[in-house]
Amino acid sequence: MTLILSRRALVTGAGAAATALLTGCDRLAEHESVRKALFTADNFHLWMQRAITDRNALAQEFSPDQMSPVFRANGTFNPNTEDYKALWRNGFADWRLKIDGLVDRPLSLSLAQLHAMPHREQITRHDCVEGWSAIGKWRGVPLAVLLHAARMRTTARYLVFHCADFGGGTDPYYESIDLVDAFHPQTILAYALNDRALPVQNGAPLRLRVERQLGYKQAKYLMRIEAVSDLASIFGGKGGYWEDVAGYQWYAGI
Ligand SMILES: Nc1nc2c(c(=O)[nH]1)N[C@H]1C(S)=C(S)[C@@H](COP(=O)(O)O)O[C@H]1N2
Ligand SMILES: [Mo]
Repeated sequence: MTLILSRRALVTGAGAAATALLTGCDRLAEHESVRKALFTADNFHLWMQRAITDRNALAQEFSPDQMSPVFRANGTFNPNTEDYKALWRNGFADWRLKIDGLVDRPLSLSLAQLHAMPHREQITRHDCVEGWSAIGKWRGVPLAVLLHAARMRTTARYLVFHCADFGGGTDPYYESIDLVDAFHPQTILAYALNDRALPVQNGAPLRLRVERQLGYKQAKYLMRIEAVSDLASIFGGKGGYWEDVAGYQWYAGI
């Protein structure tokens, strides 16, 4: 959630969060240099925004006893295309994750190669806009590891996730995130759910977990990650399947 406070709201003390933060930095602000740095009109807004909406903060993680007995599925339960069925039939041995676009070293990675890379495990809550949540345990490769391996260029600003399915209509499912989310420590490409290989209904063989975002950003059935400088030329131009077809917000931060 993005919270934008007007200068007036701050001065009149509206917003408990703002008040708490201001109290916390009273002592710091006694130093003339700190006050100058923080409280010039422009910097103050920047600082306030950072303080309230720290996008690098971690999403809550849960303990094993808090896990949902079943992690339900939503959207596509099986891409059901000839290409996907062929990949599924031999246990995804021929599946490859492509990483290309604005990178100096394009990659094509097998599931075995991904399994051999450093991984992270996290028990998090998935929140769908349709009104349900589930807590599940994910294991996968931090996206940051792959972006370094692919030597992403400095001109890249977004990562586009291309999926194997058509989200109900004729358009392929896709999603995108910016670099803050791409390098967030809990952003992983998950190949396991609840200690088992990722089931087909939850996105086999690989899906994105971007834990500070809502359910529709968690792209399943990953085929390709494309680094781009802007999103306007990708499909409908709004950065994601649901953004294009139903006007969902591109930034779905929670
Ligand atoms: N490729 C693809 N990814 C997708 C979807 C989809 O239909 N296709 N649905 C999205 C939505 S709306 C949600 S809530 C989650 C559901 O993930 P789950 O099936 O593992 O519960 O996946 C998201 N990612
Ligand atoms: Mo969703």
